[in-house]
Amino acid sequence: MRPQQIWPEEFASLYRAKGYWRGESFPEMLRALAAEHGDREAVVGGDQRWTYAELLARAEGAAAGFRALGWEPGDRVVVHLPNIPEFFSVIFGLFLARLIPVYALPAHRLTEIRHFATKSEAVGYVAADRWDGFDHRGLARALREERPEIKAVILGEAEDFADFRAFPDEKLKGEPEPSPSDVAFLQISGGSTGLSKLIPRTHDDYIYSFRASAEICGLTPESVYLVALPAAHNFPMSSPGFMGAFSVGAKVVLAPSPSPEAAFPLIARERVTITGLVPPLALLWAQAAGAATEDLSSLKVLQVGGAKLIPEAARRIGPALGCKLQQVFGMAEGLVNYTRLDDPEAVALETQGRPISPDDEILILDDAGNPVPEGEPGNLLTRGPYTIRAYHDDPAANARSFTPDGFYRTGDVVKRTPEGNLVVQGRATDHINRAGEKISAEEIEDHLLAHPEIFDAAVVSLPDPSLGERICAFVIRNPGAEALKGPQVKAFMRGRELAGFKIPDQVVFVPDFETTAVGKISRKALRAALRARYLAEQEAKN
Ligand code: OOB
Repeated sequence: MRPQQIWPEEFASLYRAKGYWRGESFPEMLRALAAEHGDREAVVGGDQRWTYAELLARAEGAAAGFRALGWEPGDRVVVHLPNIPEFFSVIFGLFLARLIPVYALPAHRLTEIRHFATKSEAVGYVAADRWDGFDHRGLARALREERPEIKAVILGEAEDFADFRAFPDEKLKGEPEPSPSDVAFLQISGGSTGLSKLIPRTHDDYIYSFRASAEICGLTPESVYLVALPAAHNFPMSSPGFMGAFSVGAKVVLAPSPSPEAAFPLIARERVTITGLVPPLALLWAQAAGAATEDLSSLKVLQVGGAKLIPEAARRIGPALGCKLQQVFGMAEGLVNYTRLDDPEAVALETQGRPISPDDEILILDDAGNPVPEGEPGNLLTRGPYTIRAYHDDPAANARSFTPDGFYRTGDVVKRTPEGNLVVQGRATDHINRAGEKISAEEIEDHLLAHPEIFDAAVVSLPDPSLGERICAFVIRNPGAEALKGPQVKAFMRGRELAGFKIPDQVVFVPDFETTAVGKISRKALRAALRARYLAEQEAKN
């Protein structure tokens, strides 16, 4: 099924009339950037430095190479790349060839890649040979075994796969531009229920979101944006991210890892002015800055988002790093909120900001669907010029996640301050936000239940001083399986070829789930009860 994203005509024409949707596509944007900023530095990563002209030339070469593999316009290609410059030549190459990237995170493994490839009906997989101790060629081989129609392209030692770096120096001729209302790529949802859903974003809607973000974040051609989080994630991609930085002709620097050891020397050398982090990393940076020998004085803005930043932690960040803190509360489905750079300090410390667009509609509703009194917490629903109206090919998820009039149910519980800033209070859905990575309890439970000695399992989030939340699995063993211990459960989970961040941090064995009191209860209520009981027991011990 070809990905599409359709807004009702009355909304589409409103968004065009207001100038949000400019009728621009990614290929047009890249060509315009190369024409205007050709000699300026666009990308710095590893030992490579590309100007905007080189970025375009490399993307053109990639586009021709991809099409030479037989990939046709509209085909989907899973992109599984770390923070290396070729991430950009690959994705812009795909855009130029009118192919549709499906963005996987570097931590994803066969289980997730298989799901993205199946769900998107991908024809291709693009990966580095090795990264972070993992060999993607092994994954590509396993994928090929299951889905022979998927061709892999490897960066580095390609072995028996197509070799990206050996693509001939050619250009597509007479290639039409994609329509700006076409889907440009598929982003991955955090996945609150079961497996990740695919998020179809159009050229028009996405380009609006990062151009407007670039303005809110004060980006200019003199800005230097550091991609510290994985480039495939929506936050470093578009809030304002590297796309926002490119859109104004700024320089984008890639950090191979978000650790202070990797990032600080890059900040000093490249005079980085802005970057984005999840809360645990921001706190790590603030801590490391005290002893750092590098000159971090170029850094003007540190954005923090992806998970809740508590005010006490927020207070430490600016003074420690000598920069302004900006909170970012966003989601790959669309809506992004920012505290503004000229907001009073209390707003930046205590709120998660307000939407990008005057036409982002925000509803805060009680469980019955009625608006809560102003200032009270409620479920956040949203609709707007860059928030999707549907997931790709998933009627059940769409029925759950969208109202009949097109509002996206974010699953977040928020309240609104009198000035219109949102404060995230928690969430209504049952996922774990582990240092910004969203993990579905249900998905992890399904893997645990595949263990022959596990009778039942319930997965919950527990508060964690460094991760924000950690994954705890309550496990009931089969009779006679008392020898099964936590390390074996974790080892079993590692063997499931899953992203490492999904392995439970803690396994607690329980004899039963004690659900008799209420009779048959929902999984959600069960998880909540187990979590509450465990936390109360811990409290009593201390
Ligand atoms: C970002 O996107 P996703 O799709 O990985 O996760 C979205 C969810 C939100 O629904 C919310 O539950 C949580 O992540 N979240 C936050 C937050 N930012 C995201 N919760 C509390 N405070 C925040 N500041 O995580 C994302 C996408 C674009 C920009 C920034 C983050």
